[in-house]
Amino acid sequence: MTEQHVSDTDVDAVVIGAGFSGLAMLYHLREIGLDTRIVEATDGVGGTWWVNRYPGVRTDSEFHYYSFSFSKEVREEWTWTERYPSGKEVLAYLNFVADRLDLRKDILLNSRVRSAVWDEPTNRWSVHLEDGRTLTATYVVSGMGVLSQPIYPDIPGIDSFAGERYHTAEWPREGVDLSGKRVGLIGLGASGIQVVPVVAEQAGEFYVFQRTPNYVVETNNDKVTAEWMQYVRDHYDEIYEKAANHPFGVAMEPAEHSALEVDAQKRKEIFESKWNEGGFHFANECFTDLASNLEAAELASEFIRSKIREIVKDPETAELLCPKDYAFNGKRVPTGHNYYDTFNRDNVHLVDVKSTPISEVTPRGLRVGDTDYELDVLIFATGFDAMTGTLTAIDIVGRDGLVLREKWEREGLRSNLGISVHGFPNFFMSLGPQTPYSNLIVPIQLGAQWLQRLLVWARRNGVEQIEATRESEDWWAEETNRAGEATVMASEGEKAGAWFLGHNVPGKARAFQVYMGGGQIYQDFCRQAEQEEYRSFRAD
Ligand code: N01
Repeated sequence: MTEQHVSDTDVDAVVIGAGFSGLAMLYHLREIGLDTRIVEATDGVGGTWWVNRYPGVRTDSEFHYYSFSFSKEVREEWTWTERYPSGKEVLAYLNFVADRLDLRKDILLNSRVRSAVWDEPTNRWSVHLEDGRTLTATYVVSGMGVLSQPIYPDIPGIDSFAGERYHTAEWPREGVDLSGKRVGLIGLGASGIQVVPVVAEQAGEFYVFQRTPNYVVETNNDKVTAEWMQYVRDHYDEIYEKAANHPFGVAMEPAEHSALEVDAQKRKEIFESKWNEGGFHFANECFTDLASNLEAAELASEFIRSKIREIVKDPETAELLCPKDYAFNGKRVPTGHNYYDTFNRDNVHLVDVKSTPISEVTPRGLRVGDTDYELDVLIFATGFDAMTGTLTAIDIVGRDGLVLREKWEREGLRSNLGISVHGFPNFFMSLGPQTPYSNLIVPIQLGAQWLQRLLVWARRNGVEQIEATRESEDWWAEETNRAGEATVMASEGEKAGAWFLGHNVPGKARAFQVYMGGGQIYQDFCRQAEQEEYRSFRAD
């Protein structure tokens, strides 16, 4: 076991969070000689994969592009076993990364940040932990995750439930024995959709309370053979390059045609073949315009509805599962593992809580209209205050006492490329709001490498403060908005309850929380900033 540097509290950089972002940052900052510590709130390495242990948790991305490319040792020595790795496997991967790259000695576990405060006279940040310890650093980097602040719905009586209650993102580490129990599930986003087939096999009776049905693309998961793994090792740079050049960070082929320019027969063939290939292949490879043209998205919607009707035997249940109020790509597309087929089981009961909303949680279960559902266990898969939630939950205090939360409340979301915010010198975000949402490993790694180059440049040129200019924030807000408004989500997001726009959190201002213009375009903007010697990051 490596020794932790617990006593060194004055360092060059503090990185918050030991997930994919934090580990990549630590590796790259250490590489340029910065004395760096990760402070991690929980007692383990792995970030979202340490926390999310709900039944069925696994990646929505395929293994070959869901991993770092920067370490040859890790690439050579790590073996994936499933095309869509389970949460347990990704967690093991991240722990392998931490060990193999000797990162652990600079990770302080059980170190939850309460606040980070900029001190102008010394040009340093003080990072205060909840247990009273303080670290100081020249640079602070948030790697707190984009979906890490769980939310519960505002349902009367929610705290009165006498049975067991769990949020998917707060699942007990030791697991939960659901065998033979009456289980209820609220929430059918990507998390709930993964929960459904696994809990259905364990529960006695399983009640799935559905408000907005989703368009679920089936994955056709598979084992990774030794030959497949070797092929990926041999071609990793190519695969990574392909993912880095794809709008959604996946190693997939660009689609060739608009859904509107081929005839119905051809369209059906393409939809079928990509449906069979599984997962995001359907969303990304069928046609060029499923995310940008409502008419094209409607064609995909109708195809998925036809699949639901084909798979689900009870016509009434099938109709309830068919989204009809918004189009495909109206919100983040989730993947399924026998999701629709699960509704053919006798112990699974789909309850429509759109036409009759849940009226209250009672000590014994849920009341929907006049009907009481008695439950032993109630699962909330009700999502997150995404993108900004972790950053506004703590006090990040910049120049002149400016608090990040208050700045965004007053001015709306503001950042330069989602990396830096005016008024917060030397504070950086990995996957900050207004960065692209994609297979996140790609922007995480490229972001860490970009920051590495920026800090080398800053030190070489004696630049002591890096901070977004106001003009760059205005420009990026406009560009983020322009890119978002050009998507299907702009018109469909509200009906769909999309978290990309903040629609899932009551009172959150409507704004594109993510950059929708494509990961590769975003990287062009980052390269441009670099070529211009970071002009837009030098507010003085
Ligand atoms: O959360 P969500 P999530 N009554 O916000 C429902 C990532 N992720 O945790 O749509 C009834 O998507 C709400 O209903 P509605 C991924 O990016 C990744 O599932 O508002 N229902 C909705 O169905 C994903 O997009 C992976 O009508 C209520 C659900 O709760 C993101 O995390 C795996 C309700 C919330 O869905 C978030 O997904 C899992 C109420 N009062 C997640 N209130 C992988 O890649 C809320 N809901 C592995």
